[in-house]
Amino acid sequence: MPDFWQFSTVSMGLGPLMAIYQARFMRYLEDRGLKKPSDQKVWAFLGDGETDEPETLGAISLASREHLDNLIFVINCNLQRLDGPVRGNGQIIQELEANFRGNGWNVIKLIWGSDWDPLLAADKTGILVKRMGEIVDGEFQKYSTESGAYIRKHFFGKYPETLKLVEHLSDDELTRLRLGGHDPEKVYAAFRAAMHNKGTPTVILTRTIKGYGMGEAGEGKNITHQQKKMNEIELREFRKRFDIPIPEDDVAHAPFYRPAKDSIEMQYMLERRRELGGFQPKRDTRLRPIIMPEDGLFTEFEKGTGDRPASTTMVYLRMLTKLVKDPNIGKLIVPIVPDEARTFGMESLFRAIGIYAHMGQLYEPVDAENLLYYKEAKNGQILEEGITEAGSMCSFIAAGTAYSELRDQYDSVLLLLLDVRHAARRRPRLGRRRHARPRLHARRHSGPHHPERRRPAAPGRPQSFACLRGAQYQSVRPPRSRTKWP
Ligand SMILES: Cc1ncc(C[n+]2csc(CCOP(=O)(O)OP(=O)(O)O)c2C)c(N)n1
Ligand SMILES: [Mg+2]
Repeated sequence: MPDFWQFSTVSMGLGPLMAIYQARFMRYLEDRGLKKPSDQKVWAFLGDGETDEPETLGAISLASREHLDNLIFVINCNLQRLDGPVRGNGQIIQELEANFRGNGWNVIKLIWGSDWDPLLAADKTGILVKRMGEIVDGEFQKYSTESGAYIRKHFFGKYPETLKLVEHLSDDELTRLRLGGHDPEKVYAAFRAAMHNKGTPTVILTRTIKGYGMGEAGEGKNITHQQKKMNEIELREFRKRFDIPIPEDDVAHAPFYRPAKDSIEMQYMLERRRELGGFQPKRDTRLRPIIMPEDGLFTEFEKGTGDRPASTTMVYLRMLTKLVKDPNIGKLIVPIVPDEARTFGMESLFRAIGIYAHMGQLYEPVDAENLLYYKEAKNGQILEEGITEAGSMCSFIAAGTAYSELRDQYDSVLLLLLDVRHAARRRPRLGRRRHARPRLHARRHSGPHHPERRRPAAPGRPQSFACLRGAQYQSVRPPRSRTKWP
């Protein structure tokens, strides 16, 4: 679905990591004047089990360090992963709160629904809050599968004061005390608070029930993830519980329910869609082509260096230096370096184009006297990622997909991505070579060698940069979109 996804996320753990770097890259574009500042947000929706992936929490300190208030995590804490509880003997929400707060995030806990507000107001001694804080997740999960009588006995019954707080409620009402994540008003309030927070990223820890409303079919149970269908009795229960206006006779076919076009629900939803600019996320790849560098830019490399061998690193750096100076595409190049620029002689670029730092440079660097000092700047061009290959990869993806965002504001949208370390590890390609490598890929199939196709180059023939001429330059242009705006 190339036209659907605007931002890449993929599997568990990588989405959250990617979201952080995506938000940072948007800031980078703004700070460098390539994108108009806006209140656009990156929302990442995570599972509580997903937070056990090392990548999920691995870069959260970066988000607060960079003051990414354009980033919001919503962690759906249903206390379950696939096989069982995330922290049966502990409390995942408290654990996550400590982790995020310690890392400088704004933490919003969306745990208890409005039904609990009067109980909390009546709890003058704080004993209800104490009770809420002492149950472990395994027990908390069990309440969502049990009867009201069970909840009264085991949750409220622990202390006479808490038992008294709910004496006016029936068992049935006890099972319906909604949790925060299932209360639209609380959800609205939390999301709104997150959107207006300034200076730090926000995480919303929201308590939900897996399979909410499925009742006997699997609500809150360990098998919920495998439960894909509901039988007729369960469907009837579902309809009754949520008061869905579908006629009794139709329930068995599980028809869709669509409110009337002029109902306030429909009008509200349509209005929101209009505000968002459409019904689906959309990757628009219609672009004005960039202005390519002059033909002669790489002539020197085409000639080679004759008998004087040159390292790939040296040549690469020289090409990079030429490219960043190009009046048209120079500023669109994003060198992404996981802390080994100096190893490859790239420090010459530090001063020339600067190292990106949202805060600028708040100190005088030890090598300030040096011509090639460590220059950080708000409009710096180099992304010095520090020692994180995963983070660098995320910046790479964010930069590589940024064209879909920039198209309205910028006519040149090719972002050239250069990971210095990767390129420099390749074998030298210029000058005299002792062992020429095949110019084309060797045979991948096991059949007989075909002389015309996929044959190796004659040994001893030097590789030339001429192979990058003409048409191949242009092949890096993003494909034309097949769809049109409505
Ligand atoms: C990297 C990766 N590991 C494992 C899985 C398999 N998997 C899919 S969903 C899931 C459980 C998710 O639990 P949680 O994050 O709590 O989300 P929930 O379904 O409870 O909302 C697992 C292990 C996956 N899709 N990707
Ligand atoms: Mg879960």
